[in-house]
Amino acid sequence: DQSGMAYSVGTTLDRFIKLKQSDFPFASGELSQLLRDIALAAKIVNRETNRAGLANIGGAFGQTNVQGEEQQKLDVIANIRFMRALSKGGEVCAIVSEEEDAVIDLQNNSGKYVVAIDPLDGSSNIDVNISIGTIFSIYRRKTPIGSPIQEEDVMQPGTEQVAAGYVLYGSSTMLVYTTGFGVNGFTYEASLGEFFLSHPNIEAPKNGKIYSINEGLEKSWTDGIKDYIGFCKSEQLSARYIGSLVADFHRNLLKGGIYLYPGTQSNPNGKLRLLYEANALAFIAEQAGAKATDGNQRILEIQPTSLHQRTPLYIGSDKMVDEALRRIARHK
Ligand code: AHM
Ligand code: MG
Repeated sequence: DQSGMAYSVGTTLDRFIKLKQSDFPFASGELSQLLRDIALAAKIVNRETNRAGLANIGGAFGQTNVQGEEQQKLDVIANIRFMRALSKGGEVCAIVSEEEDAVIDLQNNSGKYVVAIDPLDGSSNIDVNISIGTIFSIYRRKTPIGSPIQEEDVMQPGTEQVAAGYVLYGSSTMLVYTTGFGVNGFTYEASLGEFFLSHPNIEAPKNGKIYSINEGLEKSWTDGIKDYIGFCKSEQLSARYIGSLVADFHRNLLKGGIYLYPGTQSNPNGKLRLLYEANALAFIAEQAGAKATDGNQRILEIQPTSLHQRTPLYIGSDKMVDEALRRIARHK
């Protein structure tokens, strides 16, 4: 990495993206622009998130809009903000969003990129002032630029991602992303309106002491999952579960840990979505030296067959995911 000397902790995201453009010798700068567009939308959503507690008392401080309309839900607002940023920028031809049933064809045939996004994940935590997140994956379209988008542009396996990231709206707001050359994390300084490089070249611990799973669903686990979680308990690991995927993943990425969302009786593929939840985090995990699997194969190698398909997800520290896989295989 020739740009290695040119940035350090404290470098702004904009400058970092510019410096990193040299990672793509043939790129025209559109991916960089797209990342900046996403960062801008994240700042807006961050602002809305911080105000969320005031939304319902809007009238009390003069924020009710002139039409007297009811405040929109934060996840709807986030979807609108990201859709706007992605469609105005000109780099994107199609969007898959958790909030939209169908693919959004932007009718921008000169756009090179397809984005899959969960604009605001952790819906059960939005109203209770707990960390929530945005998750995004970026793909290069498969069909020639200038032609209408096709299914193959959208249904790409995670291995084809050119960039992926998440925004964590937590005690600090952070943006963490990869373009396939390691993982870098940026912390938002609201008073300056900038993301600053705070976590350069994140490397996940190979092992950890945290396991994260919704234990209320134990009854529906397979014997393999019961075996592995029993093992975690026998090792006296710490149980940590926020219920916001980005927050649980981020903590485990930095501290070492495993997150599991297995299939359940009613949902054999679990709850999480392949295209805009699992793939992005799997790409980041692998880039940070961690692992992501559905119990049978790498998440990134799953060939998607539908937009909103679910997948079991076991993601985190290398050795922990290996141990989980060993115990899952033992009971197959
Ligand atoms: P959502 O897209 O409706 O917000 O659901 C996704 C969330 C994840 O952030 C989280 O990891 C998971 O659902 C928690 O599910 P559960 O409440 O079943 O444990
Ligand atoms: Mg979600």
